[in-house]
Amino acid sequence: MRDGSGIAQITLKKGATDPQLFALFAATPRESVIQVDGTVQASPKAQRGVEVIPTRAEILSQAEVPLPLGVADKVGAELDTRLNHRVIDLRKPAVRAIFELRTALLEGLRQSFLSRGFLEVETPKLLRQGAEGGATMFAVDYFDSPAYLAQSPQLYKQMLMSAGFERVFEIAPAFRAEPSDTVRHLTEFSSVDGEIAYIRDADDVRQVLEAIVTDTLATTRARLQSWGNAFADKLPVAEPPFPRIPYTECQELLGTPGAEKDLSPEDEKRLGEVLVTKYGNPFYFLTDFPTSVKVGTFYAHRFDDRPQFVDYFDLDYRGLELASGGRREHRFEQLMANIRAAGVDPATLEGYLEAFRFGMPPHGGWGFGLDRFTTVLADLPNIRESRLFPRDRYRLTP
Ligand code: AMO
Repeated sequence: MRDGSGIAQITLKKGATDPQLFALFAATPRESVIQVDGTVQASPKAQRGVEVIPTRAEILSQAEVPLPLGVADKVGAELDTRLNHRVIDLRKPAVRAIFELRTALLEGLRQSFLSRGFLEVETPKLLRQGAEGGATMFAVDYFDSPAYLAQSPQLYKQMLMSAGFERVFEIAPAFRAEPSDTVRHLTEFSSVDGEIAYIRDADDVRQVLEAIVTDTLATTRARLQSWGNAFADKLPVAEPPFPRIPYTECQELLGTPGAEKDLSPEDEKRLGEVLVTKYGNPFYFLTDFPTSVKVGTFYAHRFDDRPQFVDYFDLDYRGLELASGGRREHRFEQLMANIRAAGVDPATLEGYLEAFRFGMPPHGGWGFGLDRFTTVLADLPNIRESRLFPRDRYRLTP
């Protein structure tokens, strides 16, 4: 018998157990919901060292036969089958453990943001205009005109810097029309966004981010230990400062010095192998990207003394990008120049731009993928397993 706290053994013995009760259990299909009264007694052979000798039982909800998916079976099912019947899949203690990990991570993240004076905010997910470029925007019918699902809270968290909030965070769904079918992309993911004002450069942002990751892992470990969750002992210990490797050095390590292109997942993986060995830290920052690979990111701050680079970074863990962020362009004229260079019509950014016209402090921030973090911490082969009901190009149900 299983509930949220674990598994208990109910012992029935032919001859010893009341025949009616015995027959009831014998006729009850697996996975039915039952209520049992009985006596608990020590039993060295039982999983928990105790067994229950039932005196009364009632079926609260009878499960249909056959089950679309085994819960107690040792043989694993295909991921698609598991996701098609997710409610039953989630009954497996090992699957539930992933969502205990997620709960502990959310608790740890909130705690470390709050202890650093961040306000938790909730920005709109229905937008007139996207932030991360056209290709991955989901259009929705919004009464008589088109609208889009938010790909990121980017523009709003920046606007809140002009509102004087200074430090904000948001943990919310972000939507991307990702056509590619990979083990690290979803169309709906949880983005952990932070934005802080009065920074000097992106390193001020990196210091806050690495401290939050470090604290979160410590709090999560303690919480999971208190729950007896096996992931507690498998979590990495984060050791700041995380190494910072400039993009140009990355291209040299990849054997393509001088190259200016987005790092592909294969590049990131190869870099991960080299950098983790070289620096002995599974977490590291890739910094100072060429402006040419971030032209669409009009809000990124170009270095004043070398405008061919942006003060931007990725945070990677063993070859997987977990977060990206940096210093923003807070000066109206420079921002307008970036917007024009990105080929974006400033008229579509009216509300955003107003925030820069009436006082905007220097600021920066990041977006961090909670599903990717859960995936690497739980060592899952596919990001879909990190979400309760994942969404991808081909999956909108259950
Ligand atoms: P970016 O687009 O790099 O940056 O996203 C930030 C982080 O979000 C996660 N992520 C995803 N996870 C699962 N499926 C996806 N399709 C997906 N797309 C992104 C990744 C990634 O590192 N506005 C900027 C952030 C900022 O500058 O503050 C942004 O959204 O872990």
